[in-house]
Amino acid sequence: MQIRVHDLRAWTHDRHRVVDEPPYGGGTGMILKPEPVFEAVEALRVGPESRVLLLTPQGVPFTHGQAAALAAETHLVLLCGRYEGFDDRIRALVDLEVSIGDYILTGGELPALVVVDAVVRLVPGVLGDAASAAQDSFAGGLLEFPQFTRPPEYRGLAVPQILLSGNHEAIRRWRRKEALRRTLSRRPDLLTAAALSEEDRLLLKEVTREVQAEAGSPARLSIPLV
Ligand code: JD8
Repeated sequence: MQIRVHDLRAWTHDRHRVVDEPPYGGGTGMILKPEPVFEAVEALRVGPESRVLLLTPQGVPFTHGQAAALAAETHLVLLCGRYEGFDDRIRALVDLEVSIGDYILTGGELPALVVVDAVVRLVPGVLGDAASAAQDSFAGGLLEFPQFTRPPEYRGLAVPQILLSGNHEAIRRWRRKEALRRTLSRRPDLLTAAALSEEDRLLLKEVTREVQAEAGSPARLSIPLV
């Protein structure tokens, strides 16, 4: 696998290597002019197998599923805007528009790095252990279970006894239950979409009962962030 970075100014033809112009119709700031973008993408395409991605706040939300689909491609071109954006005609070059989230950044470079990071770890041979990509949370549709390492007690905080028991079946079941508990409490939207087994439904029922039991005991201090 190879990753290369290109400077749009390499596809300008003027002394000052200008890539931006003020927008027609007026407005603040500058936008990327179409010619360097068209020439860059035409130069970088290797054939019909190349997929051109545009990182923009107007794109479809980037997901693990998309990362997996992109990892199966042979050649990707990630197009990053700057300034106030780009001349809209460059969308003619683009196969897929993605956004990494609902917050405003100054350009598409960090979103491109986020996409690269999510995709490369799904390319065979990039992760040390290929199994870990299939194991991780969004692949399974749930949040991850809590993990611990030595020591068994630190500053009065104990590792759950079951993890020290050596009972692999009990540990597997505990982990699945804790993954379900976290997903239910933090990301219930993921549970709706997850493929749940009969065992999962049973574990969720146990979790729900425990949560109801906790409702009767004193709450911990919580400070809302929003
Ligand atoms: C590309 C310029 C700057 C600032 C107009 C578009 C993605 N999730 C995301 N947040 N922000 C971006 C992103 C922002 C960009 C560009 C991506 C090119 N900007 C803004 C003011 C308003 N532009 C992004 N993917």
